[in-house]
Amino acid sequence: MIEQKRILATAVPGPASQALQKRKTAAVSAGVSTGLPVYVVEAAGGILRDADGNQLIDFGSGIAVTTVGNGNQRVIDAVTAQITAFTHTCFMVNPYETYVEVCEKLNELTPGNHEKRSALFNSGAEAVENAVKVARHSTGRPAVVAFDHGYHGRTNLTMGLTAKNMPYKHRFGPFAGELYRVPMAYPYRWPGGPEACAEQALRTVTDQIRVQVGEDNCAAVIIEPIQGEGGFIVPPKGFLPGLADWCREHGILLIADEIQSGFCRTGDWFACDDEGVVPDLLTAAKGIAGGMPLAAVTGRADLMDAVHPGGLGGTYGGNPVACAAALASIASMEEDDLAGRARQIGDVLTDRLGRLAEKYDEVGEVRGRGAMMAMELVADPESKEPNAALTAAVNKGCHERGLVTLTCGSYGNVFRFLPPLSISDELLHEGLDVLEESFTAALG
Ligand code: PLZ
Repeated sequence: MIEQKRILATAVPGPASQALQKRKTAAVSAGVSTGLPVYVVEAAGGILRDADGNQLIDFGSGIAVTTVGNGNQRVIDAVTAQITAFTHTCFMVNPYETYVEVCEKLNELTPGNHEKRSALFNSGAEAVENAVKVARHSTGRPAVVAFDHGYHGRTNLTMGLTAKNMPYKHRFGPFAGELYRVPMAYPYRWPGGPEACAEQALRTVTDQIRVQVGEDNCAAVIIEPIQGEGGFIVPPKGFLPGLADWCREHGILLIADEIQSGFCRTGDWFACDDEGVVPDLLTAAKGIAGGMPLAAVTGRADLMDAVHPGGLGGTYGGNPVACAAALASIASMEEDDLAGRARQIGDVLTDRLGRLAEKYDEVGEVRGRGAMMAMELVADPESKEPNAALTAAVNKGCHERGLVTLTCGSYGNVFRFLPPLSISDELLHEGLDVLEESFTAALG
């Protein structure tokens, strides 16, 4: 394992990365951009090593994917053994045990003790597409409702569900039909104030669905229990259980998109667990397989089994190498109590970011859960005007100092923290020191 130490050997990005970025510009579509163009050669624990010998602290986990850490020995061993045995058969042609085992694990670990079934896919967007297919097929209803600030992917259907135009949707339409959007319970910016948010948002959402869609036309409501790309928005207590109850009353399926929030990220197996919410269908991906591409839909057996044989599938879905990585990642989460580790990381982040908020008026709110935390930056606490310029400046400062940070939010003014759960306390604190230094420097 590479030394768990931040090293600045050159400027970031250094000459080798700059040369590679030149080749990238000449070879790769400009539509695929890179947030921090340092070219990685090795990674483990909480460190990424680049082509110039710089070692950066990782606060992003490749967007919440390497939850068990790069260089996780269980994952390395399982993947190596599987590659040696066989790499692909296509589960729809010749099945293998590990696919079934991943589904058994998902059925056991996802919220609720009811009878469940799962199906495996390659990407988060593909899982969302399939959850919608199952919801429409099993209810016989067309409409799907998503939320302001929601993010569900970049395919045609999931672009339609995703809220933000730039960069995800701009000039890529027309989008799929029968998709609707309702306001999100966003306590920090709720017009009636955070205390009234849960009740008022629930009333607004259910009103709009009744008036604009009609409950009987609505197959599903899809929500991220903690929104990811849209700004790490945590709905107020009571909102999700209230929404789940209302959906059940009207035969509308609740789809929890746990692609970013799932698999120990928030300190539970899934973010829904926090309030005991049991969705009808759940999508998972990212943290499930230690960096290998794997995604899943898990749901009520009666819904998942309503689909005719052959109705769900795909060439690579549940690839054996990805399944081996998933079983090893889940074993790590169970045996190393990574949910507990996420809660510890959450305590450190809450404390340190809270102190930053006391010091700087520009930190409007610190929010999140476990190792999925964020701070929203504003011009001042009264206007709450989104401060995207400061967010970009601090982000740049962190990158130059050897800390991989990510931003998000509909207004580009949210700093998010998604460290791998394998990061040491020492690196976590050092990263937060770098953040503070960059913050002070950006405010000049
Ligand atoms: N649902 C909740 O967070 C992926 C997107 C990065 P895919 N989020 C990162 C980018 O800019 O493309 C995501 C998510 C939630 C669905 C998805 C989509 O997952 O694996 O990227 O398709």
